[in-house]
Amino acid sequence: MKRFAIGAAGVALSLAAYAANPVRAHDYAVGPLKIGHPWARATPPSAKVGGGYLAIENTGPEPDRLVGGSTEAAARVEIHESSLADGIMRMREKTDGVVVPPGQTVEFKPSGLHLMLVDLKAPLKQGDKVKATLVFERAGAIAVELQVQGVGAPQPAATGHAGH
Ligand SMILES: [Cu+2]
Repeated sequence: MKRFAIGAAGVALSLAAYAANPVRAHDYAVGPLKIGHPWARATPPSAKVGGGYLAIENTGPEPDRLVGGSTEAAARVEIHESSLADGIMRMREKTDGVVVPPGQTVEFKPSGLHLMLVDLKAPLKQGDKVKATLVFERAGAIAVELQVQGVGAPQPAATGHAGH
């Protein structure tokens, strides 16, 4: 009984810490896939595109593949990868999607893989929650919310998306 009481106190403490964090981590799962903290970067008023980021962990024995997605906030969602070559940040569309191997986590993050929200209906504002759907080859579709974080969230805004 005593051990239980201590455990409950620990849970209460960590919940308090969780609630106090202004940008709360949030997670989703579909089949063996875990989607960690989907977020998007706030965009300047004239922006036509925005970047979306998340982590995808595959806890299953088979590879899966992110093949696409959609969002209420933009006309379409593309899967892009930015890479630095000869000092120039380039971005290309991953038309075959992105494989998530079994037992591994693939991170979509600034200056790397990202969801490209193309033809934004309105600027993404910090604090907004944007509904989106991700589609996987095996696990199927999953609804997530992208938390919109400040323009200053890690990655210079000029990097990666200036070429659009
Ligand atoms: Cu892009």
